[in-house]
Amino acid sequence: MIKHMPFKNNTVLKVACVALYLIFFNSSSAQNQSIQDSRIIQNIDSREKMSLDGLWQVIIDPLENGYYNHQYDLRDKKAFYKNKKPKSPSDLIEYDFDSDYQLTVPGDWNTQMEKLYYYEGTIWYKRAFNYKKENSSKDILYFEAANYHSIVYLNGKKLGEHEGGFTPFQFEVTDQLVEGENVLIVKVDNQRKKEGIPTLNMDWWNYGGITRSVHLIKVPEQHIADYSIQLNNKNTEFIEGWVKIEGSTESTEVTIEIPELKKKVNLTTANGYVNFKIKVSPKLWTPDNPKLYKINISTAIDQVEDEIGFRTIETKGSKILLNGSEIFLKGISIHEEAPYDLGRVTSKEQCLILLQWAKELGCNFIRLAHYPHNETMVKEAEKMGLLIWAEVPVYWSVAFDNVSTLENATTQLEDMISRDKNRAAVILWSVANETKEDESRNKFLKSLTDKIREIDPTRLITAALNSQTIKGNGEIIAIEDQLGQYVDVIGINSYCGWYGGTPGSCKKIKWTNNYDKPMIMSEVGAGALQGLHGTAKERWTEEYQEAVYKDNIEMMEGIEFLSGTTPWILKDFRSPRRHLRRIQNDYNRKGIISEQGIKKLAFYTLQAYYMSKK
Ligand code: GCB
Repeated sequence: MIKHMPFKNNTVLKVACVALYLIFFNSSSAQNQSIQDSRIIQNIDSREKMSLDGLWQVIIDPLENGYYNHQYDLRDKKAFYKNKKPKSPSDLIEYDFDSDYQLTVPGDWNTQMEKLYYYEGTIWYKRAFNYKKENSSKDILYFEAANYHSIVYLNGKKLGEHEGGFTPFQFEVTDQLVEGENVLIVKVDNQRKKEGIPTLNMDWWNYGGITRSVHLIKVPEQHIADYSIQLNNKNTEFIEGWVKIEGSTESTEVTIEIPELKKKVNLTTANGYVNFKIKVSPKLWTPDNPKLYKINISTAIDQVEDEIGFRTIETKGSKILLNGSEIFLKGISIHEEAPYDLGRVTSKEQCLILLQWAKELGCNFIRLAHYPHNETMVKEAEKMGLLIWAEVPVYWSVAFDNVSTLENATTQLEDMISRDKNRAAVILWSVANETKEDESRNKFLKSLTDKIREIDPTRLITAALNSQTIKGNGEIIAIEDQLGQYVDVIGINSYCGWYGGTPGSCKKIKWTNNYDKPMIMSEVGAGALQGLHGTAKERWTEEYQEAVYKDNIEMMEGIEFLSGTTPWILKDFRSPRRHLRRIQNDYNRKGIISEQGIKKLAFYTLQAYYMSKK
């Protein structure tokens, strides 16, 4: 059984690899990224795979009947993952996947069946598929994401469990697969938990199910499992990183080739790893010219192709520097919800619509709130020249005192970083959104920032804070949160004109910052029902929202340490907290585009601001 436990750093391995690195390159300049013992295979787009997407058989199981015999408080021998069929007419088996409902994967269940709209609980998924064994290959069952807790069974045997709704997980199933028909059963439970990440309360729909694609990936026994390839953040003459080979402890010859730069290096692994450093002078990735280079990584029996951009990112005082030059991040926050449709994003086309809207708005930056978005979203944004703020769902009042909650948050953070570490577009890892400042929260979040500095010291760390101190009669707002010490960039959520103040009052506010660090206004906005018109004083009208934007833009222009903005939010999104039936109708209406894709007045206000801004 494979268990998805937070990995432990293999210190011995690390020491050996560092020693090897020094021998190879005779250099003391530290490697940018530290070696990762990742749980997931890198870059599945480049792999031979069979899709397990499509219609799955499902059983809705609010009482967890298919799991426990509640009468005796035992795991039931008749549990659904056994997929039992009656052997004779007198046999009693009170479930049958094959005559039950069906749901499409990828997809949330809430928007596929009316009766599941508010459902939070367990659904059992079943998918049968045919398989032909090939010698000397390994098979990896890969889930791009399922919300929230999944238990996976193949041919009646448990493969393992996974917690967290937005990160990929995998199981090696070479020995569990049989020739011919195989039966995959997944128990997915989206019940919110106090100790979970996120916790009980949040302002988005708790879409349940196998929300992203499932694949059966075939790799050679000895394969390229993971790699990191990035420009040295301090010295742009070098591309550096590491390659991890799995399935062998023997030394393996690895070649890295960047054809366009006419570079080819041959390396040899030790204990499955090799570090490298290549002297180059690539064109740098920028929002205006999001240049990506084809990279081939190969061994005698395996090959992976990627497209990678090279850039540097750093801060200097209150400025953010991309490739050494100051950049103002013209952004927008985005939830992973389908445009012109209901529920979660399930296709590349949907990603492209959202990203195209951001481009039309004049953005060079997006905040992928409040959890890791799907990998396609990240890759397509990178191709379009959109810088990315990526975030884990450490949201509001998570159980900061709880050890397993921290482990869970750390695992989600590691898996997000592991998946997206080769994306030049990702410049900010965010550890939290709107968390109440106290000792346990500070300790928890510091631990996450420490983890990032250990595994990816090249990117900037941020968190969206709403703990600013209001002074005087509200005319001064001071950034004093202790977390400011640990992040590189301070995100501030401020809703002047909506949750406090009136449109018109915001431009008078003076902001102060205890830290000589850049600030991003990570949320600002107001709700409006598209098509509802009135005066700038009437809530819910497009004019009110527009006035809030105008006033906040004036306020932001007066903040000298402001380095970017990601107003809340691109599109209206589902939230069960939004009860005003005639206005909200279960939508958070702070979108500057409606759920039908119609732009509100505020879209044009923000667009004009971004167009005017260098
Ligand atoms: C916030 C949260 C965001 C909410 C938003 C709102 O501060 O970060 O998740 O959706 O406010 O609309 O209230």
